[in-house]
Amino acid sequence: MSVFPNAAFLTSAHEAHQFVSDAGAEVAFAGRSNAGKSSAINTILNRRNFARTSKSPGRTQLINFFSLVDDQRLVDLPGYGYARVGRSLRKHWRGLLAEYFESRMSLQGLFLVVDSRRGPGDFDWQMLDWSRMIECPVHVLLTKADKLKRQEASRTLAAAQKDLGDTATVQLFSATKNQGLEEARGVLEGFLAG
Ligand SMILES: Nc1nc2c(ncn2[C@@H]2O[C@H](COP(=O)(O)OP(=O)(O)O)[C@@H](O)[C@H]2O)c(=O)[nH]1
Ligand SMILES: [Mg+2]
Repeated sequence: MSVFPNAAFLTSAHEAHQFVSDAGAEVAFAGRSNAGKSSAINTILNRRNFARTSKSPGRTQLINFFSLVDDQRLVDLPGYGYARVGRSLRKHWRGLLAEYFESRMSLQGLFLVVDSRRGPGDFDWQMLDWSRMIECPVHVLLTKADKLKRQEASRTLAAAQKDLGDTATVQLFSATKNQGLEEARGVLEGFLAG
């Protein structure tokens, strides 16, 4: 059973004027491509293929809006990080993301999806920066935790907590093993409740 059985795709935006009406509450998901963002969204919502997963990274170039329930939404932000993406597209994304963060009064929280084996990179620090500027709380999912041995996992979590300080909360997560699922769902519901 899905946590949001009526969740549905609303629209994709390539330009800010295509954003859906800024009412109610929304939670955004961001992450460098291939970090496991689509897998995390699908697992948290318990919906297969809700956000499209891909083995060829860099395809998700738009801001995707989904309705969860009533006027609560999930927003899938584009991620970059692969050389194959051209400079002009990167510049466009940067502008679009900046506009998103500056304009959305309904944004209640950000899930930042980070591959646990890589840790936060430039893209992630940029997201943290923008979130801090608008006082939007951030929760970091350290994904693919199933690929870490138990000791590595706890070291990785401790290192991330130290790096992030009080800029974000952080947890280990695995979409394939459903690890950290209840914690992530609790944070999502907390964000949406305002
Ligand atoms: N082992 C493992 N692989 C994962 C996990 N989450 C995602 N992946 C894999 O990582 C790749 C990228 O995942 P995807 O969700 O499409 O990443 P996105 O580009 O950030 O949306 C895919 O091959 C997934 O199967 C996880 O929790 N564990
Ligand atoms: Mg994806």
